[in-house]
Formats: sequence, structure tokens, C-alpha cells
Amino acid sequence: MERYYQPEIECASQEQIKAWQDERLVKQVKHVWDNVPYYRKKMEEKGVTPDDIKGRDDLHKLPFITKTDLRDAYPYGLMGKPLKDCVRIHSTSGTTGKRVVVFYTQHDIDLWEDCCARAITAAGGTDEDVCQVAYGFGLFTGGAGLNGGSHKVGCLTIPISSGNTDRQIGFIKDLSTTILCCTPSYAAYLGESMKEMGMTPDQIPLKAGIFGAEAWSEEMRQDIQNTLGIKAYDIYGLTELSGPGVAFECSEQNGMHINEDHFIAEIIDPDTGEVLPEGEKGELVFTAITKEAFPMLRYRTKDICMLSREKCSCGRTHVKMCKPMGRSDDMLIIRGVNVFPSQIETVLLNHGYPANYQIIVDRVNHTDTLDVHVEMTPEMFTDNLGEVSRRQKELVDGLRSMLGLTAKVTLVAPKSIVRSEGKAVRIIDKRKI
Ligand code: DLL
Repeated sequence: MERYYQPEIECASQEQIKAWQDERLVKQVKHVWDNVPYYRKKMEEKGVTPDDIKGRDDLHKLPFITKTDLRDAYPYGLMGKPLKDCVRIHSTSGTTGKRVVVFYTQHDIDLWEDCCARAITAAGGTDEDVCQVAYGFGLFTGGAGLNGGSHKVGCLTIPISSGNTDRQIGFIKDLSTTILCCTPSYAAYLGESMKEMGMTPDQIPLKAGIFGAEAWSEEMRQDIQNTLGIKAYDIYGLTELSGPGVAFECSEQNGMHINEDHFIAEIIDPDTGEVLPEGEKGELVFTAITKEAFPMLRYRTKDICMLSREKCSCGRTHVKMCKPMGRSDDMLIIRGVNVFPSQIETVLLNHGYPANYQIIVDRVNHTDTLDVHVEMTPEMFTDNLGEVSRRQKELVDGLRSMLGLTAKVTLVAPKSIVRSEGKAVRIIDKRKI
């Protein structure tokens, strides 16, 4: 039997959803106009005032917010509430120059946790469950969001955070954990480790997993489900919009319901910014209509996606998004860490290498690998293997301190990387996701 956390909202009619969105959008635009001078200026530049926004159908008139705006307005420029009304921040890893810091009122946290509680309930969670939250805690939103949701559902919550695999497995066994929340790659790794320890799926107490924060394929879902003997559900979200729980999978396990009472989704052409008809593929844009402290209007996620309003067998009526199909910018997400090729280039150039390199990303046994092939200059070129391996190690260290990730570096002979006549192809992402 399908369970809902807030059935009257999750299964509301299309008319009801539209009515909520119309009313909340109008209110939110006024709130932003009155309290966020940065965005008000953007509206003025576009010649829009709150009077022009009568409901969802007018959304396209509003200016977008991009990551650049977040950086320009850092740290307080996009706040919609005075500091005294805010109770928490979260932040992205900040490896790309300025970090993004987002703010929450207690009310924001409450609504965010409701969204995560909906996700846990959709995965079958009840107050009888033991829910192990193995997303990172701290500035990352994953741990805090699912932890709050798990409390709301009434699960016995284990706020274990990520890492320490032996301890994770120990808790799963000893406390008979039934729901696991972590990134899909970590779930796969935990599965592999339990298998190596000789545990079979029927000996693993888990029944469901709520996995997100990075892209994962259907093949990976099948593997995780088989190894752990669970049902694996996808969950989507981003820091700018609170965190996990913007959208979540139901029993159909085929796309994620967007919490439309809090977020209005649009799909746009990433090049022109034009709104595309529902069902077409493009960049996902979200407007948060209930957030107080950090009210994002038309935030460009860079995630490429499609929406579907086809009737869902679970009974929920909120629009579904497919698994994100990639990003419109060149950011790579490697083992959950955001990596920009420009950061890798900076390290290489700082060590005296030419900008002739290739970044090869793959996924081996469900774990992302990062290989960097870089040409030596003719001056550096040598057949002294000791010298080559010293240089390689130097770059591995440099990349690790820039990215927080271990890469494999291969130095290659001058002029051995194929040159392009148009744009250079520097990134080869072999992951099938
Ligand atoms: O990853 C929030 C989150 C935590 C989501 C835990 C789900 C579970 P950020 O670190 O700001 O926030 O990264 C957001 O991650 O724009 C997507 O590109 C990617 N992403 C998040 N969830 C998924 C998913 C959290 N289910 C960025 N599938 C987003 C694919 C995802 N990509």
C-alpha cells in the first residue's frame, strides 16, 4: 500500500496545485521586491514589477538567477530576511572560488524537512523504521535534510554521516537498520564491502535506500538493489533550493515527483533562455515559492532534464522529473565532488605544463575514476623514469589539494595529444549515466 506523508498535498488536484502556485508566487515576488534589493534591481532592469506577476503563467517575465549572481551577491546579498530571523546556513563545497552560502529561517527548515519526510515515506518509511543517514553532515545539506525528515517520520534515526565503512556495516547489523540514506556510489561501495564479508542480501536487514546528490544509472540501481536486497529510490535537490527533497521517487521508481507546493519547475533552452513546452529536454529552472530567508526566483540549475505530467500509479499528482541527464555547463561531479576542468588546468599550468591535456572520467565498479593525461614540454621530456614518477606525484598532490580528490596522472610525450581545429576536446566522460 502506498504511503504518503502529506496526502492532501501530495495527491492534490492539478487545479489545487496551480492555485497554490499562483497565490504563493505572487506573494513571493512581493517579498523579494521589498526585501532583496539585488533581485529588485534585476527586475527593474527587465522592466518588471510585482504588478506584472499575477500567477504561474507570468513566471517567464521574471529574470533568472544564476550561479554568477550567487557569487556576486555573496554572502548576504540575496537574503530575504534579517539575520536575526535566520537560524542556520548550509554551503556548497566551494572548490570553485567563492562558496555558495544559503540561509534558513526555522520555517524554511521545517518545510524542507517535510519534503525529506515525503521522500522517506514514499520509500516505505514509517515510525517502525531505523533510518541510517550516511550522507555527510555539517555544511553539506544531505545529512541535515534527511536527518530532519527521518525525525518527522518518526524513524529511529542514526545520524552517522558518511565514511567509516566498518562502522556503517556494524550499525546496519547491530541496530537492524531498515533504511539507508547516502550517495549511490557509497551505497554500491557498502554493498560490495558487505558482499566481501560474506553477507548475503537476506542477511542484510535493509529494505530501502534513498540515494541522490549525484547522477546514477538504472544499471547501478539494479546492482545496488540486488547486492543489498533493497528497493533503491532516487532523491534530487540542491543547496540553493534548501537541499535534498526538491524531488523524490515513489513506488513506481520511474522519475521523481517535484514538490510543487514549494517549487515551480520550468524547462528552458540553455542557450536562449526560452521556456520549452513541458515534455521537452532542456535546463531545469526552479522558483522556490515558500522559502523566506533565501528566496530563489527562476534559479538556473544547469541540470538537463525532462518533465512529465503523465498519471502516476502511486497516486501522487505532482509533476515528475526524469533523472538529470547531465549538466549544461562543464562541471563534472566526481565521487560527489564538484570539479571544474579549469581547476585542473590551473594546477597543470602552475607546475609549468602546457594546456595540452585530457581529463578522462570513468566509472569502475560504481566508483568514479579521474585520469589526467598531460603533455610534458620538450624541455621536461626525459626517459629517466624516476624523474617522470616524481613529476607525476607532484601533480597528483597538487590536484588533491585543489580538488580534494585523488587523480591518476600520466605524463605523455610532447605533441602526443590530438589537437583540435575547433574547440579543444579536453574532457572525456566515459560514464554511462
Ligand atoms: O547534492 C543535495 C542533495 C543531497 C541531493 C542529498 C540529494 C541527496 P548540491 O551539493 O548543491 O546539493 O548539488 C546539487 O547535484 O544540481 C545536480 O547536478 C546534482 N544532483 C543532486 N541530486 C541528484 C540526483 C545536493 N538525484 C547538484 N541525480 C544538482 C543526479 C543530482 N544529480
